Amino acid sequence: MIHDEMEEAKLSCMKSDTNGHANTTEINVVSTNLARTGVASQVSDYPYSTRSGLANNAIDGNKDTDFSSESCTHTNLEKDPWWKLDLKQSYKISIVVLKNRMNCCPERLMGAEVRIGNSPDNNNPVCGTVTSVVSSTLSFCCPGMEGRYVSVVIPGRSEYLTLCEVEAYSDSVTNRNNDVCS
Ligand SMILES: [Ca+2]
Repeated sequence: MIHDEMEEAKLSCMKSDTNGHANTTEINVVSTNLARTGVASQVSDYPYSTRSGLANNAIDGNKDTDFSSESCTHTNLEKDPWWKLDLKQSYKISIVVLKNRMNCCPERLMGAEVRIGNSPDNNNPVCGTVTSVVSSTLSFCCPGMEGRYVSVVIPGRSEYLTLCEVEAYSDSVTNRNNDVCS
């Protein structure tokens, strides 16, 4: 039974196996995008484009990857920059999907970590790490993870953090192989 407010999506997501190799699996999601009702914040706002880079732009439902569309976030240059989604209560999160900026500098997102947990300071378990920016859509399986906060952090360097959209799906997931993301 799919409620009116739910959307069905077919997604591929990346999951690391026990040897640390990333595998891609295709799964069917019947779930609301929890991000749309959350609250977004980030370490800082890029000071030279006050309208364009706000944290909320990553949860406005617009996946446009061109920064000039005013639907992407943009921090200032920061050490270990972060963007954070507060879901206002804890959820089981099965998949997180990032939409990277593509009109410029997609490589800035390399090494970014998706973290999920209940610590508001972003010090939470890592669901996945960005290891390629060839595709604008970066999907991560987060089986068994739960938390109020979904963060994207670029650890270990000074960088601008830009995200054009972040989606978080809960555990209402069916998988073709019935062995991942459930
Ligand atoms: Ca957006």
